[in-house]
Amino acid sequence: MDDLKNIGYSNWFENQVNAEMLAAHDIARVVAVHKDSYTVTKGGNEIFAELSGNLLYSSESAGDLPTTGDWVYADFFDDDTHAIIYGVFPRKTLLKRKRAGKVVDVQLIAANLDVAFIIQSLNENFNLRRLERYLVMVNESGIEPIILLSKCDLMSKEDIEQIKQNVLDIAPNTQVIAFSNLEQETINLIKSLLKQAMTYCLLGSSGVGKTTLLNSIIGNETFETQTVSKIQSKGRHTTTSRQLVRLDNGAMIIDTPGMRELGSLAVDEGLDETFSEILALEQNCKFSNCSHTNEKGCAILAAIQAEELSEQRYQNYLKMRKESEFNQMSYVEKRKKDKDFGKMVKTVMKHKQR
Ligand SMILES: Nc1nc2c(ncn2[C@@H]2O[C@H](COP(=O)(O)OP(=O)(O)OP(=O)(O)O)[C@@H](O)[C@H]2O)c(=O)[nH]1
Ligand SMILES: [Mg+2]
Ligand SMILES: [Zn+2]
Repeated sequence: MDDLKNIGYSNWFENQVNAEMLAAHDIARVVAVHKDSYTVTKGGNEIFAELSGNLLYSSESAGDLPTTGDWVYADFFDDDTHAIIYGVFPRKTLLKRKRAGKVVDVQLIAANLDVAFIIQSLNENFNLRRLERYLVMVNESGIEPIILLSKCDLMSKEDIEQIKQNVLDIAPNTQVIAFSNLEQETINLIKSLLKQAMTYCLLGSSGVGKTTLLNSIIGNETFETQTVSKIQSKGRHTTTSRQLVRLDNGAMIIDTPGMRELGSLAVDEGLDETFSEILALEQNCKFSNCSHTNEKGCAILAAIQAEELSEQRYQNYLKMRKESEFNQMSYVEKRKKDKDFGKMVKTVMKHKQR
């Protein structure tokens, strides 16, 4: 049990135990997901694992299958060199994104994370609106966000301070750290945040330096990073799988492949938390059904006018809210919407042809 505690098995999970499952199986944590298999650990070795037929066939969607960071019930064979997974524990937190497409489908990124490092590089990659999207996703999942601004060696101290301030304006209660893989003191600062038995993940676009940071933290070049030739052959992510790495101090960290886009959102709490000041403003509008477009006594319009709320931030909020509402509609509702839209297009085309 101590071995499990060391890799994050806390009271929260202990309270979720299914006694029947526990009587029949061991408990393990998923370290990596492969095409048709998994790697799991009970705190010692990493062990090859497969799903039991029953778990595979009773799963209704990708969300029911294990992902990196999950706690599972498993049986071990042949001196703990091979395992079969029978069930997945309830998740304390889950990072996922929706796959675009007709049928609503989710892709799991990682489970049971305590902290997500959202990384943006200070040079070409920096974008407050994208940062807001990541914050919504992380807040929605109930994970603590920490914002890391990478490649600070490429920028002047003054410019970094300015950007940091801009970030703090949109995420006032979040820790924001600028770092460079070339500056050891900044790496040490990040290392000091990593606590034993806690699980962290690295999130951010391809090329911001996630894997390089992981290597810096480990102190060697274990994991492959982007080389110049790779940067030129655009569109390829260097990191392709998600793997739970155990650090010497007992913390665990999951590197993720850069996300081209975040997929579509279906969120509520994440939006509310990330844009809390907009929600507070809405309370002050004169009319309770204010559309914030032209009403007198609109607190949002007044805040934008007074430059207390940035227009772009408000627009980004509206965009994400709309997207989320659309994604939360049922499949049938969406089909209907698509059909109505299709009809409208047809009618317009007919008129045109006349
Ligand atoms: N100037 C500078 N370059 C860096 C720094 N950290 C990483 N790089 C470079 O940025 C490029 C991308 O680094 P990676 O660590 O592979 O990026 P990644 O975020 O893991 O990318 P994906 O795995 O594709 O998602 C590499 O060429 C690194 O050498 C840094 O602190 N400063
Ligand atoms: Mg990488
Ligand atoms: Zn209003």
